[in-house]
Amino acid sequence: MTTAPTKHKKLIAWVDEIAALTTPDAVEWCDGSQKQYDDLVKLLLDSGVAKPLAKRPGSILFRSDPSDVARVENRTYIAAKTKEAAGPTNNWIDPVELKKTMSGLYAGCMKGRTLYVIPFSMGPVGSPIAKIGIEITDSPYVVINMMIMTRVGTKVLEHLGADGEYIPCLHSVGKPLQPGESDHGLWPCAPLDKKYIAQFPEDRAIWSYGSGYGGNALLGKKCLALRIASVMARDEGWLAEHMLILKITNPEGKVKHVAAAFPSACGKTNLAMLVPTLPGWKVETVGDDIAWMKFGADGRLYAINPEAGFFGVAPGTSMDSNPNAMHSIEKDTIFTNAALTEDGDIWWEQIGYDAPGKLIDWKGNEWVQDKGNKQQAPAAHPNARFTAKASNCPSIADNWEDPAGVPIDAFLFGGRRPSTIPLIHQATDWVHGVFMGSIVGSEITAAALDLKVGTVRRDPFAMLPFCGYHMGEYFQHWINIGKKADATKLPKIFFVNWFRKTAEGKWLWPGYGENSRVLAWVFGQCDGVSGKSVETPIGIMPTVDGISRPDGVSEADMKELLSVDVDGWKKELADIETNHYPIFKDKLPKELKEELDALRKRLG
Ligand code: O2Y
Ligand code: MN
Repeated sequence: MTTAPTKHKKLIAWVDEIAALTTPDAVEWCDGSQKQYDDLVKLLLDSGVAKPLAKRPGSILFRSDPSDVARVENRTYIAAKTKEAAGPTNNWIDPVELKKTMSGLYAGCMKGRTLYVIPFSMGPVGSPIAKIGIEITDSPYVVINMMIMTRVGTKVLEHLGADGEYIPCLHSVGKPLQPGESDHGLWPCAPLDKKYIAQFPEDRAIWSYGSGYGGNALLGKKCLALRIASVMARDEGWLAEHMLILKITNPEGKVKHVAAAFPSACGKTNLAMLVPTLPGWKVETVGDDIAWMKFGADGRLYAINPEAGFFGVAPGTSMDSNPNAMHSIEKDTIFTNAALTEDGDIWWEQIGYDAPGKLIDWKGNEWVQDKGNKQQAPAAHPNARFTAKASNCPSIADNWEDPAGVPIDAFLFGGRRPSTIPLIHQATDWVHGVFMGSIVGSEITAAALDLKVGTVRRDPFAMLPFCGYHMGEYFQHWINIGKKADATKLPKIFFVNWFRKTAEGKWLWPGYGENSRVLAWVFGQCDGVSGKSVETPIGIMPTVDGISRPDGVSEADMKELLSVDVDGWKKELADIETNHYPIFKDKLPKELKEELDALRKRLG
């Protein structure tokens, strides 16, 4: 056992208490050094759980258990005192009961393993917007991922001092080892019905058991930076959002920052690392997933990216779709559930080239590409991931670690909407913008258990799986933020839709780097110099020549992309009124109902 490298009595007592409960063979405090990272990688390679990647320096590949491949929403809980506090869109569980159940599972669960203590900072260490967490885990895979995704180690403990505040995050893979037993090179985890991803918002604490994967186990990300932080943000008057952050520089050298929220599968990582096609424009990455925002002394909203890395979806990432992501993963990267090539590289579906010969697929079996077989199981799991350092990203902005944050000029909301929603429209004021955020969603393309093809799966503010409290109160929090602020200094709010199709099913907009044309209009609107906008019943929109046309987009296409589909919007409002807003019952802010009614009136 190592002695604690801190004088923080409460922290030492907590680590001792957890060690007594979970009975690990050893306790190791993470100092965040390269040596510690390298030692852990060696341990993982030697045990056979990780594979080396000769083609990518400092990079390794993991194959998870087939049952442990993604966030498990039905095993993710908000353990608040009352069900009402968690709200209708979260899995509520009684905290007293859950603590009893989970304490039973934790008893002896680290036998045969090492308990790692990870002091981490979400945000640059010492930033007034950052928060400190301490994750206890028995997974060296989690430790090395946390070392990329957050700022870990001695500097965090120094900043914490003897009595600083931290968020305790307890994690175990839930697979104790008997004397002499090993994992035999396999990914350890517990069966689904023993997995718990639990947030205790009143205690500001996180307990996770049974999964080693992604958001279930890297507790700084979704559990702390969104579920717990959203509760802290509500109580303390700031915003913890599921948003990327961009820095945009126009040809005259003027800078604006934009934060954007999209449900999954809307190209969020691609937008975060966009390469603009518009000559003279520069788009840089501040963050790809989460934004924490507080008001500065000047009355503006400042955002930090609380993370230090990217945990990106691999399949679909290619030099065409996201060259900056591809460059970010050339070295120092952890891959999970990608396929392995014979020469020690990774491969996945839509990586931009055919599989180079025989592969080992994500399940560890030999796999040879059969392009004639549309039913062939994929070589990489669809949720395969890369964990890469933000500092290795060529588009990372020079100010991405500014402890004061970056001033936000605009919020974008969006979803995958083949019809009705135009390429872009702008809110007329803050509450109208909150209304836009509250109706975010994507049309579903494959029948799901609960919804049929063509219906809209709403994911307000892209926060549905990540808000740690009642979503109706969350809408109210956004409205209150606007009420307290100087309206002239608030970010302007926009709704974008890169996914419009013609009646024949052809894409109307090419997306990717061409989205910079839309960002340029947003930039001009924030600057008050666009002069290319019109008021419409749904909000402010560009004139048809307000957005320069990419190759292949005709003037007629542009007119369609920027028109108001009155009948479509009437159906949209009926869907919101019937299927969406009633979910929040009396917690739906009256301001949102008023926005809905006012929009209906404007549509005539
Ligand atoms: O599947 C997981 O565990 C990860 S989910 C994720 C990862 C990175 C960024 N966003 C997400 C998400 O679900 O929004
Ligand atoms: Mn996300």
